[in-house]
Formats: sequence, structure tokens, C-alpha cells
Amino acid sequence: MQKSSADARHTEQIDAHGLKALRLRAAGSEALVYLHGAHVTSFRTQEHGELLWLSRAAVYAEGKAIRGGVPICFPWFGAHPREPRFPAHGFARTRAFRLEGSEERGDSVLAELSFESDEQTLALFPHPFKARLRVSVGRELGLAFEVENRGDAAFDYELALHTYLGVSDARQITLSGLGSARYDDKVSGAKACVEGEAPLRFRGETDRVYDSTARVTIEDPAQRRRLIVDKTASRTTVVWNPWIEKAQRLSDFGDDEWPHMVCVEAANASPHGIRLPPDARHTTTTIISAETL
Ligand code: TA6
Repeated sequence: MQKSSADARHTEQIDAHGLKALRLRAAGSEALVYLHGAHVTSFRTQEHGELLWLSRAAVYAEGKAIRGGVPICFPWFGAHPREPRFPAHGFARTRAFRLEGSEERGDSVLAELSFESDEQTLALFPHPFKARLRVSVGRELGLAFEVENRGDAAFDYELALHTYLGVSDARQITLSGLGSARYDDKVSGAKACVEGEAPLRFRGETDRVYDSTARVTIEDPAQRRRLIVDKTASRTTVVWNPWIEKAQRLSDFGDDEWPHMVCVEAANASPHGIRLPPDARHTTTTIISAETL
């Protein structure tokens, strides 16, 4: 990757909400990526508008994950399995990433951001690593998160590209692609449930961790669009909507915002965490796009 080009045609370095960010433009699309957490908060296409959801109550500050867009959950998903004091969803989403560079690739623009283990991360996750996020902006949004083991012992990690999709009303959409998939229900606590064949409809708080490698689509008739979440090297798909009470308990989530989002997360979470041998690399991708209904 060449050093970051100052070519404003496709890459513009800006300040937004007091944080450094990149505005990436290609093929009529535009994305906003904060160096804070390598956090994509917006992906807008000429034909379908904004595909991601971002809370108006989001907090833009060190140590806090931005509510919405695509936060990166690494090196664990959810609460730490042994240390309740450790930050939920790991530390990547609140770390400062470095811009390695950006360049045009065909009719897309590709930006690479990275961060490496240091004494703070080693205190929480005692393994040397380098993490890279490659963001591809064009007619689709591509996120490729690579983890490189820089130590001399294998380590296990979990990952979720925690995508918040924008929808007209979660009560009016249907989600397809997870038919007959096994899942754990984090709302009821039920384990090893099996999804039905009919498209999923949202009728209350939904927090499900599916065993699935499949494409997920969301039909949103009111916006006359189908949202599409593709992924590679991901064996877990997480689907989440907090609904009313949980949204009210989240200070960075407007009380009336929950109908306008649904998370569809490309992940590798237990029992599908990744074991990475020394010097090895593993990349998980998610690709977000839309079609007209
Ligand atoms: O991915 C779903 C989930 O694990 C939910 O349980 C909920 O906690 C959500 O992530 C948001 O977590 P956060 O730490 O960003 O508030």
C-alpha cells in the first residue's frame, strides 16, 4: 500500500467531532472512517443513500466506542470470559489506528489502517499481534479485518464486525439467509435453538448468535431496498436489535432510535473463535451492499 495519497479525489483527511477521520469517495459512494477504532460510521451510495445507522446520541471520545456504523469487536466478543472488569467486546474499537495508506483499485478506493499490541493491550490480552483493517469503498463497502500473530505461541481470539444497518422500521422488515441455522438466544438464554425456514421478523428485543456462513439479506419495502451482508472466513452471524427497554438503558442510544437499526454482524465467536499459530494471519471480511426492490 503506497503511503497515504493526499489525492482529495478519493481520500480526504478531516476532523469530525474532534477526532481524525477519512472521507473516502469512489464510484459515486462515500464513506467516513475514524482512526479511533478504525470505525466506519457512514457508507452512502448514489442509488440507495446511507446504508448504515449511527445514533444521534453517539459519543466521540477516547475510551468510548461510537454507537453505530461498524465497531470492531476484538480480541473477544461480548463480556470477557474470565475478567468482568475488562471492556465488553475487547479493546480494538477504542484504540487509535494509524493510516497506512490509501489508493484507487479499479473503481473503488482502498484504505488500510492498523494498530499493534502494546503494554496496554498485553495487560488485557498477553499476545503480540498486528491488526489491520482494509476498507474498500465503491458500489459496495468492504471491510477486511486481518490479525497477525507476532508472537512465538498460538493464541485464540474472537472477532465481530458489528455492523449497524439502517432500516425504515425494524417491525416492518424481514431478514433472510439464516433459515435452519442453529443459534444461541442471548435474550431468553436458550442454547442450540434452530431458526425456522420463514424469514425472520422482529417482534421484540433480539440478540442471537448464529452458526452460519451464509449471506444475510434484509427486505425493507418502505425504503424500496434490500440490504445485503456478505462475508468470508466468518462462521458466526450475530443479529441484534435492543428494542425499547434496552435502548432506554443505553445512554448513547436515543430512546426512539431502535426501530431504525438492526445489527447483522460477521463474526467468529465461541465456539468458532480463531486459533492463530505464530506468524500466521487470519482475515475476516464483511461486504455491505444494497439493491432496489
Ligand atoms: O452484538 C450484540 C451485542 O453483543 C448485544 O448483546 C449488545 O450488548 C450489543 O452487542 C452492543 O454492545 P455494546 O457494548 O456496544 O453496547
